[in-house]
Amino acid sequence: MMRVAQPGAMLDLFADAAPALPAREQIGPASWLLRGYALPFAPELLAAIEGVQRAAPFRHLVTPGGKVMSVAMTNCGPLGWVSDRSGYRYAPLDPQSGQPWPAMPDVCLRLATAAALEAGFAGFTPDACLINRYLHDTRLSLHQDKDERDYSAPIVSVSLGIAATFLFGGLARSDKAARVHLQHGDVVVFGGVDRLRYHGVLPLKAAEHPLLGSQRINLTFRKAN
Ligand code: MD3
Ligand code: FE
Repeated sequence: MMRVAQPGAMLDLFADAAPALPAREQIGPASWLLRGYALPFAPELLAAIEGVQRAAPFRHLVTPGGKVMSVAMTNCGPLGWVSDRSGYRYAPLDPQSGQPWPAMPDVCLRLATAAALEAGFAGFTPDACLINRYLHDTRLSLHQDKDERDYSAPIVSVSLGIAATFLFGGLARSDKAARVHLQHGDVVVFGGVDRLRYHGVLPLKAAEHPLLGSQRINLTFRKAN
């Protein structure tokens, strides 16, 4: 369609362009999806994750019930989330090496703090970063994150690689879960009344991501202690 500028009106050169992505999309009363927020950090972030996994390789933890988790995990930062037959907890040492978890790379701290602020949580200082690796068919069944000391701090989640369907349930396991499509570079900040909502991830589809190949990596930044 041809347009002619009306007298006194500015011609809108962007009238037919796709609308700009909203900076934040609210997915819960205190939860925000920041689409693509991690993209500018991605090159530095991926290099940092490679360094972490060299020092603390991904491993499949065992639940207290004796099941091997399909998600492979590692951690960086002062505390790392671990699970074994005796329970779930945060620990300062990697049980596989007996060494402290790799330090939280500066790019991780910058990303987590800035994303939290964008969602209204000023002064977020994570002391734990759990790194989850999903391959084809890997899933994470509905659960609550309850091992942190203080639920007033948010959790910041960063998705990298193959897209996944995130399930966002309610405060009861049986509450109907909403589905949120999480793509490479998406960041979600969960806080306040949403902090104890059940959540999970549907089995990962088989796909190839140009940077990460056949995997999805999710970082969750937490204040554990
Ligand atoms: C909502 N990870 O590591 S991130 C987990 O994609 C975990 O790897 C998923 O659930 C993943 O515990 C989901 C999104 C997430 C993380 C923690 C939450 C959502 C949350 C804690 C409370 C509420
Ligand atoms: Fe979780």
